[in-house]
Amino acid sequence: MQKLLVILISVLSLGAQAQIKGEENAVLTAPPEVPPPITRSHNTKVIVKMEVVEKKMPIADGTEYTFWTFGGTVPGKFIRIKEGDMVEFHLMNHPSSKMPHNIDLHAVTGPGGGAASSFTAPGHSSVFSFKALNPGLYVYHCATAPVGMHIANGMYGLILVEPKGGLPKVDREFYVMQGDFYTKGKNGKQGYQPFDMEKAIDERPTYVVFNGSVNSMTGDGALKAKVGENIRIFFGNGGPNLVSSFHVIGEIFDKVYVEGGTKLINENVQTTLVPAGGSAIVEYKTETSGNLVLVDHSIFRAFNKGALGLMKVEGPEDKVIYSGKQMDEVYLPEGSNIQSSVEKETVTVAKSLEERIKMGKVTFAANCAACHQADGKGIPSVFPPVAASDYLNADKKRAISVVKNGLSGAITVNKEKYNSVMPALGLTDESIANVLTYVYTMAGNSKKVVTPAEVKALKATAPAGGH
Ligand code: HEC
Ligand SMILES: [Cu+2]
Repeated sequence: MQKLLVILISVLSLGAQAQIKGEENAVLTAPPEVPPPITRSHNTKVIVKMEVVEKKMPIADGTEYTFWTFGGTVPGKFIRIKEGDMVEFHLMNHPSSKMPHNIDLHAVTGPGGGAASSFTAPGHSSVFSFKALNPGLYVYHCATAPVGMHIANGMYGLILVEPKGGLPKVDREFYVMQGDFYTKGKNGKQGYQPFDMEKAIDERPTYVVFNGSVNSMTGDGALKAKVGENIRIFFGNGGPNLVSSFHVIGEIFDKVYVEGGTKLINENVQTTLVPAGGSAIVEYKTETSGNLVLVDHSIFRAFNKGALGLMKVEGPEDKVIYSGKQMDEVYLPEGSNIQSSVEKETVTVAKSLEERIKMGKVTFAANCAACHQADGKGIPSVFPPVAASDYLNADKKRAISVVKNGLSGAITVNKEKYNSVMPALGLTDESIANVLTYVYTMAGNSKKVVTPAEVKALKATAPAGGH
């Protein structure tokens, strides 16, 4: 009986060995690109060559950081293999590195996920092999002490082990990974910023970003898609500390492969939780055109620390699925106190410049001070100053447009960069004239006068973009 079992096992394992046919070099891609789907039906030996490079790169506009990378980017190169493949992994550590590094792939079954066998000094390389037993989307990361620091410096990426039958075909695939960063200087502080261990231990990130930097996926970096396409995002979270509430503003995930596994596919999901050192695969169909906004819905991280990216969907709008704004009327609830104040707001016309400034001051306190502060000096790197603002003083028409239509994208005010969103506030032309005339009287401003006729003459548009 026992003998039979031994024979049976050796036949089975021989069978498994026999399935590996030939060998190939892995196609590795930098984010947001994903290697092409695997079309072969057999298993093979896949050779992965990953080079560790320590290098300075921008983490935000005007701010540099020394990243430690798998393949020169954060996150590291995307690896795509198939369930049952043998992987021969080569880890090379560039001679210019200051640190030894290794790699722990969550797709590996074995001690340390490969870490123990891949410890590599600068100017050396290591080789180890593993068999991809379980399909799914896995995080890999460096696990050299101090582990937290290696991960905090950007040493993570994703490896996809496609299930035997492959994944369903889609039109476009993207690679996006979140990470939290800890710099000595505050968010937005210019110049070179070193790593801050204390902030990292306290879990107080300075930046939370997608694909290694603020603005990695805005402007020219925005992901591109067309209306009617099926989109798949391989989303990972490198951490080292934060858990991500991954959400796409303007979409609903038709499918989520929960936690990057292959068995549990949830449908019709708004926000999916992605643990540090974990992943999710999300899919949705683009039904209409416009910008979709990828965020961590722990929302200060998105608007104040960088966890925000854009997907530009091009093609015809579908007014049935999304109409756009159809109407904007004054809303006057009957018998409420609001009624009288709104009426006053809409009908009162300033009779003199003095009155215009006085009324503008009231409007400013109610509508602007929360962000720009009562004295108009703003909050460094978050809300620009409107007092003594060169941006304001340089162009009156532009200032009117900002208040009438809102503003988003990168702007420079008094040599400081801002890249945020000011919403359109829905004020009347009269109120906009008042508030801007008041703002122009603030210390350091040019005392320009803005009339309701000038506000009216400026057409309402989509929010002015800073780009
Ligand atoms: C919710 C916060 C918020 C409110 C409320 C707000 N703003 Fe802004 N404002 C901003 C942000 C953020 C920017 C920078 C936008 C960017 O980076 O593109 C900005 C930019 C500006 C600018 C151009 C830059 C500069 O500093 O000169 C002006 C002018 C301005 N706001 C005026 C106003 C006025 C007047 C009001 C009230 C009627 C107002 N804002 C209300 C957030 C706000
Ligand atoms: Cu490392």
